[in-house]
Amino acid sequence: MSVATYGTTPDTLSEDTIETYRQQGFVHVPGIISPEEVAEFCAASLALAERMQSFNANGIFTQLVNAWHEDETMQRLTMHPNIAGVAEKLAGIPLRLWHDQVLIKQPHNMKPTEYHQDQPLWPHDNTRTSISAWVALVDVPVERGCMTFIPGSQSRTDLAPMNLGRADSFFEDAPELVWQQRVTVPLRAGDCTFHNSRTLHMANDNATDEPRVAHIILMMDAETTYRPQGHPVTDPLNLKQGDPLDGEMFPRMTS
Ligand SMILES: O=C(O)CCC(=O)C(=O)O
Repeated sequence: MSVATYGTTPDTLSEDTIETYRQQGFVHVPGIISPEEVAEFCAASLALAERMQSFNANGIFTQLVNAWHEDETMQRLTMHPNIAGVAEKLAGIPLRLWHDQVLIKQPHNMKPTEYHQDQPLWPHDNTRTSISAWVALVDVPVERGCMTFIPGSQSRTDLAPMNLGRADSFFEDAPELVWQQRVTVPLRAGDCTFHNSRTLHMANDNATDEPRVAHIILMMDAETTYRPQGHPVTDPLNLKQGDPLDGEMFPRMTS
């Protein structure tokens, strides 16, 4: 029997799911948006890719950072109340938007996104936890580049930034974790995974004929302050160490 899976909301999120997220550092949430929303947001992502400059991501993906600034439809996805409400329940604290990004892996791109933690790459201080929602806007089986996670690795606060383009980074910087079990999570369009910014993760290359279209909403502790470190989102802002990351650029996810 097939079961309709869409419709996870902050109110229907189970305690089990919250517990799984806290233990593993990631969780699969089916149906965070509806099929109608998938169609609208996927079309908007592909249209945006035609007119917005991608970051240079070395061919790993087309990367549209702060898509919500450019497009009103993408803004509705980034600030989607289901996603924001579920994220705050999983994280257990008030959150702000750090940034969003559309990540499109082109057909047959042959480039995995290699293992990394997100947090060491970010210019953040004073943060209890951060969480990202990775929303599938097409079906993403293993072969199209879904995410793989190392459960429990969010407890590692000692790791240096890893290079998303280099598989060796992981083997050199965290050799003991190479032998940990990994969990690969294929997603149907409209599903999402939430992951802690310290959970080690990677995504396969796209070996299929269709683009892999995902929208990622990166959320941080609402109290996060600036730590000087180069990052394309904060570089233009002229911030000083300790400045709060708040205001229009970094809105609260729920009011
Ligand atoms: O989708 C990908 O290829 C990688 C995404 C990622 O690393 C993230 O969302 O933190």
